[in-house]
Amino acid sequence: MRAMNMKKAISKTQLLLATVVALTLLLTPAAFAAAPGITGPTFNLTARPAYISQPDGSAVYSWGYGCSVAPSGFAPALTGATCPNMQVPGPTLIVTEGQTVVVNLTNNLPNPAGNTSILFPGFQVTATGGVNGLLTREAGRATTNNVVHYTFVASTPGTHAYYSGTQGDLQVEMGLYGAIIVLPASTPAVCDSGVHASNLTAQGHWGETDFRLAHAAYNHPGACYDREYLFQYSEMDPRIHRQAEEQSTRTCTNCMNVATEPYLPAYFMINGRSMPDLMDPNYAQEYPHQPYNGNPHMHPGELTLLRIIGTGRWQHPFHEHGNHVRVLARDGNLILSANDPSSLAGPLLFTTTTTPGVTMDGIYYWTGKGLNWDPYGHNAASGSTLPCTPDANGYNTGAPNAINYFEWCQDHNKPLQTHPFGDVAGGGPATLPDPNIFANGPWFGGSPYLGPDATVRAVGNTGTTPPSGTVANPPDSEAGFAFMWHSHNEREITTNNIFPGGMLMMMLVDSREFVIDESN
Ligand SMILES: [Cu+2]
Repeated sequence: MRAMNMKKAISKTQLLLATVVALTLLLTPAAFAAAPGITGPTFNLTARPAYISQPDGSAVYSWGYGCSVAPSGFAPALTGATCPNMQVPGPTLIVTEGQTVVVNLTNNLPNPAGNTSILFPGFQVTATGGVNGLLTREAGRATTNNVVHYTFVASTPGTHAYYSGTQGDLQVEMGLYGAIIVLPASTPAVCDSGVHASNLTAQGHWGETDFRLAHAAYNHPGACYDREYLFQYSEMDPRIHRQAEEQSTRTCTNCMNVATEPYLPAYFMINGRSMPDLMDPNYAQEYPHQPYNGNPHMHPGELTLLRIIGTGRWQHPFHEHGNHVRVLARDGNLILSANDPSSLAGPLLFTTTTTPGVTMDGIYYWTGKGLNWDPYGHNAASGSTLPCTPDANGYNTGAPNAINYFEWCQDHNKPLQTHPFGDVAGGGPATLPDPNIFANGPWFGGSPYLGPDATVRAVGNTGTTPPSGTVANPPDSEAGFAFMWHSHNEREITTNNIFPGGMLMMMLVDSREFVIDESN
């Protein structure tokens, strides 16, 4: 009876937060993110088989695009950046609007798989070489026809998808998909002034590097951004992959017969990885064929560009907790008002539900506005109090070098706790509980304050919350606000039916003094 009540009392969400925050604190000593890819404008790709790993320990036979020779470059140039000859998703191709893009594709799939190809939806493609196919020219299996050439002008900026145009139900499922990021040929001057310039000053003050590919997603003043991430959503039915693996050694060409229905996916992936693998760094050696991660970090006030692609066959109702996402564009088409073509008119979305083949660019940010307590609570090193001077929007943006840069000033010094701490007075409504009563003890990431030493400052009536100085919670490492970003289809936050896993990541809001290092 008691046990049952206990179960009811601990909601799934609490469990999620406790478990996942714990994982975050334990596994994420630094922040690894960005939207990494390879630069062209000529890309030499191959399609070939390899095994990708999932957090349940399985190695899933898959097909993917990779580099047949070293690419001309990497952007951003991250530590350990590499382009293996097979990866899922395929290499992110980074080009600039107006460039003529050439993709040479060599077919290195097993003979029974037959032909393969690439579609570049939204672009006017000229295809040569290879053999004729249903949707485009394909790379065959004979040495005389196994290379196909695609040429197109990167006519529209934004995030675009590419994927196999041959037996899509099998080949896209097997992993033959990727992204093209087209950077705008020019960006508005406003993206380098005002609050964007202040954000850059703040980054520089704390020794951070700017890892953006551009300063705006489109040549529009509403498309400026301060940080960016690319997320490709897909799912996998291991039964299909097993059948393809079993037939891959047959001594015949184009003879694979794999049933792609009924479709029963067991893996739900972001950038080819599942939770918690997706929180590991980009190019981590333990995932030689899954180089890209899903590990968003940001500081308060930074406009964060989310580049979103639906791949696979299912829709995924992905929810970015902490704020809504303002959609800028779909499939590289900026959404403008019919009445006023100079104004953006994209929807503000609670869940950015992905649709197979559709891309979205959207802006997300977090500031703490509306919390009704002071989450900054900063104790100035000098011992004097920090000012919060509201700008026209109510934020402390005039002091980019200050620890409380971008604080929502209306809540400045507003007490949360009964007992005082830092600069914030006592007399607030809450008495923080004794950390020892939390089920997971030091694993509960329950500090209501931002900052690496938030755990020291958050003094409850019996100690700190959570206990600082423990192995899980050293006061000088990252202690951001963790927001779960996850699929709202609950089965999709499992890996092979075990929770937690799948399409689940933790977004961390880090106060200014924590340096977000995206270098690997
Ligand atoms: Cu949610």
